[in-house]
Amino acid sequence: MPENTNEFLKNRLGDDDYRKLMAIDNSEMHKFVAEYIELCNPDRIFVSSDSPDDIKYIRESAIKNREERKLVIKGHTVHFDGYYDQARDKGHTKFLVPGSVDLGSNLNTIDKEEGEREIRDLLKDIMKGHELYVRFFCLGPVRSEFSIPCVQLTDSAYVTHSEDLLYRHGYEEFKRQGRSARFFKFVHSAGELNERKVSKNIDKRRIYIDCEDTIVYSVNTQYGGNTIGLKKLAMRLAIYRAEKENWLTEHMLVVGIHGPNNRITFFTGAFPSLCGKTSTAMIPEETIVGDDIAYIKKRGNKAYAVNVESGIFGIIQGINPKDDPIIWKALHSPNETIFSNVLITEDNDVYWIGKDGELPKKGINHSGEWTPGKRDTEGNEITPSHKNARFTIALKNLENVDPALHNPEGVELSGMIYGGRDSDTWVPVQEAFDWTHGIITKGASLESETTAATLGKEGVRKFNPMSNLDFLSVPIGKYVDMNLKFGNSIEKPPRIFGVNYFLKDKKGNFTNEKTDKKVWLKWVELRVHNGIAAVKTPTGYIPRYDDLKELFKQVLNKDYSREDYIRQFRIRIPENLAKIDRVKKIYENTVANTPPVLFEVLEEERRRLIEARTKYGDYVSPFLLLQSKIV
Ligand code: SPV
Ligand code: MN
Repeated sequence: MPENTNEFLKNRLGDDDYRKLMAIDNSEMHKFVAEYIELCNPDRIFVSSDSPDDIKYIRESAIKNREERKLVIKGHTVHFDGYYDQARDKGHTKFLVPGSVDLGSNLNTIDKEEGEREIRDLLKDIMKGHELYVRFFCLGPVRSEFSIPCVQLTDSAYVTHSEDLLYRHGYEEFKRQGRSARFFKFVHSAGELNERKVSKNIDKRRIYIDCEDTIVYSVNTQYGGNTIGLKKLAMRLAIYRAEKENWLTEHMLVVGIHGPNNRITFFTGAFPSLCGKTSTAMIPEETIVGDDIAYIKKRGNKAYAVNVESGIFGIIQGINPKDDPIIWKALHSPNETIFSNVLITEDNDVYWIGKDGELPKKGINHSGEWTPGKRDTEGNEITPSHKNARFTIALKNLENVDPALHNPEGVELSGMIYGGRDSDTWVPVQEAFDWTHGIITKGASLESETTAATLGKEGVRKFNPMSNLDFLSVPIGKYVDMNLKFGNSIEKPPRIFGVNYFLKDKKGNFTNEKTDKKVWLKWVELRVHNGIAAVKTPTGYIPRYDDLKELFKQVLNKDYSREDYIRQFRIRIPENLAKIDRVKKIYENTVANTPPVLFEVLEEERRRLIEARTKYGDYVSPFLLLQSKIV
């Protein structure tokens, strides 16, 4: 650590950069910047004040240093990550904790001293020959109780260019907060690059997170999920902070559902990867606030949510004009878009799996020059685009962006929706009885079946509480508890819903069409305003047939038959009981300090299911329940 921070910075920075850095009155931030300049030892340093010229400089640097190249549409660029650097590296993402701290078997940890030593060794002189970009961003809207200022150090112009599209600029916010800023810190280096300008030393890829000191280190990687400090790395720091302060950081979309009389009602939604999260955020004729991460705080007797981000780092596979007209249009218009790990065609256009049109005969992708049938060194066929290929755009480029995106107050949160890939247990939509029942039986019990798109066997149920398992920085038991406490401290907590877009019939066919989710969301919207009755089942409230019939007609102009309703909404008692057993076992065997109420609520649900089975048999038509219990 340099002895005299200011003198050190003055010597290492140009006059202009020094002035920009010092305009923020925060000596802790200055010390942080100085410490990592000394350690990483970049050739050049650029401090951005978010002026249009500074932003332009970043954009152009990414082209000049060949981390990105221009595409045929104006403003569009492509970036490639290394062949083995295409996704989050869970194995090498670890929390730095003192030896005595136990975060449970689900969280990957390393002794703080040992981890710091290792990461400092890796960072030593790593930026020699590189330029360091010093950037300021703000998580959540600026000038808001949600704002968390951040400082990002990176030698990748691609990483910080991505952040320009995904986050709110934070230089002014940092200046405003000055000494009082409780900021997050990110140090990233792509490390040595090969001739394709991708990280070379993947074997030394490390992502180490220190929640106490609010700092994250990321080295020898470029993939956004490992490097964009403000995304999943900051999310872990924020969960840690939220737990101490009784608010929530969730892996959730935020969407505005438009109800009668121009009413807009806001919901958050948690879905594991490839389970309809983006499509729920982008549901036609509704408005999007966010597609990935939300902060939720209590104000007065209600909950409010913000999108932590202001852009989308979305999976591009399968995006097509029919299902995703708005994204499709944005991806074909002149604007600032970064494509990553797609296929570049001979005419400098982009191709991805599931795009309309013919498969190009050749091109360039994450493996270099590509032709159909190309295999990697392990003999695996290389797909034209990687299945985790992505697009990065600012939300302002989408026609359906909600005007409340930057509202410093956030949006009033009326409901939270949990959904996973579930072929045989949950009904398509149901409302929990109350906050505790919802958090436990919908959120904390969330499971999702593996798909062909993930490694390993298909159809295996993976436990993923609140779809947040990969990003937890507090033990699961504590995380469930913080969720319970949050809602129970609010007079009018959001209502909780479970949805299932993937229910199948006995023949293995989906019971619903993709577009049906719009009907479920309209029902949910009416429910929170007490505008519609429901049928009480052992697992929650479900829609009445007559209401769905009307909604299907109104929303999709479709006839909805009694048979469809029974097929979709019958209560599957054996499957629901099996789920309770699975979930209970996980909490009993792998989670320390599970709140006891979790077991009680699951037991109550079991009792209700068994009672219904005694009366009606294994599979219960909702019409049978309908007779007696309308609420
Ligand atoms: C996810 O995988 O949930 C993402 C992408 O949103 S990443 O940034 O890789 O986490
Ligand atoms: Mn995500």
